[in-house]
Amino acid sequence: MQLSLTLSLVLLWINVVSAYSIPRAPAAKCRKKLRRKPWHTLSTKEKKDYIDAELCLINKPATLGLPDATNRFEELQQIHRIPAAISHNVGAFLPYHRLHMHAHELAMREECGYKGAQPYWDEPRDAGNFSKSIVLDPVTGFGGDGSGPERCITNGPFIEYKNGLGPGYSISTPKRCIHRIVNDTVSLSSGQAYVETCMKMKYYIDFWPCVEMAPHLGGHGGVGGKMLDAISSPGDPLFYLHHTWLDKLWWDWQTLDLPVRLQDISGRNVAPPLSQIVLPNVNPDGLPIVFPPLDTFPPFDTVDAPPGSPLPEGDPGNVTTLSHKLNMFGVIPNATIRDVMDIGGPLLCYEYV
Ligand SMILES: *[C@@H]1O[C@H](CO)[C@@H](O)[C@H](O)[C@H]1NC(C)=O
Ligand SMILES: *[C@@H]1O[C@H](CO)[C@@H](O)[C@H](O)[C@H]1NC(C)=O
Ligand SMILES: *[C@@H]1O[C@H](CO)[C@@H](O)[C@H](O)[C@H]1NC(C)=O
Ligand SMILES: *[C@@H]1O[C@H](CO)[C@@H](O)[C@H](O)[C@H]1NC(C)=O
Ligand SMILES: [Cu+2]
Repeated sequence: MQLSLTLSLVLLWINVVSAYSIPRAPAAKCRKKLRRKPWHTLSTKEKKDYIDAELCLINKPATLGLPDATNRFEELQQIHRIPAAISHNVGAFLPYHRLHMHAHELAMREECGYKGAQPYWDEPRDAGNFSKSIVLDPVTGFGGDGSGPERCITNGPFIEYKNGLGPGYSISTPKRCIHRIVNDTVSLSSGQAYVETCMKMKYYIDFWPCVEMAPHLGGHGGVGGKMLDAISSPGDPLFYLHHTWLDKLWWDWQTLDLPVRLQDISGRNVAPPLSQIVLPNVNPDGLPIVFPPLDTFPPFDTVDAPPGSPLPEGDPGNVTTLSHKLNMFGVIPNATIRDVMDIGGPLLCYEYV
């Protein structure tokens, strides 16, 4: 009697504990990693599935009440525009974009039935030759270069789409076509030599600005137009292939020294106004960087953060730390930089293949 009462109390206690502990400690483990692949290795069917999911986001209504975002794709663009001043030219540059790529991948999968992972553009493969890239294919890719005075794209799956967010922080009325000014010379900065320079950096404090310079500029400036808009570039779907490539570069660099580089984060939290930043025209190894013609950048008066823009949160001081908050404005839950340091961690759970 005594024994069976004790036993049933113990069993009851186990039940109570497990009833509480299961939901409170969700299976926070990454079991099956999504496999992110380069665009040029996808089958025609895989490419079509990805592009169809992008069109699905474009055709889905906005739900978050973010200003001027008229569909789901533009909500993802807005969560890049609103905090742009605290996620570029600062230590949070790579972590912020890592989470942003994840938000896009998740929206495609959960809201548009996409079964694949976020692909990336293997840019060194096309450096100096962007205009011939299969990424710009009119049938299987994102359509090609722009033409005419507005530099509108003239083919591909996004030819009908008009976007009102930009240039910079401004709003265009009427909305504009996706515009491109492909420049093969500028795309030379996406080359392997520039990548290797960055890979040699020992600390994040040197690695991040190296990547944000040549490899980052090569993709944005080599495509040009909407893609060259530091604030509003997620209005061209190519943005996600480009920044997933940069994310892979960060992860490749991290994997050169694990687990140390799962902790290495630093950099300033507040950047000078974008219009005042003077970019170096050589990279750290002395390789020259070709900038796009000045008049192809968005007007300077549109790129400085408007009053009331968010300020960095979560760090004790002026330096980016693991506690730095990444605000996703309701598209996905907020996270910290600590949460995104490991792409194979419970939050992200993907790998590059
Ligand atoms: C540019 O790309 C095209 C198409 O892939 C290829 O035929 C050509 O050889 C490339 N040119 C250079 C200079 O790499
Ligand atoms: C490409 O960019 C370079 C460097 O800014 C510029 O000199 C050249 O005119 C551009 N080419 C085209 C076709 O716009
Ligand atoms: C952060 O930087 C600003 C501007 O450079 C400076 O005024 C402030 O004292 C710094 N704060 C800390 C905590 O270092
Ligand atoms: C995300 O962070 C922002 C800024 O700190 C905050 O205002 C917002 O309430 C947070 N959202 C969620 C869902 O926690
Ligand atoms: Cu960005």
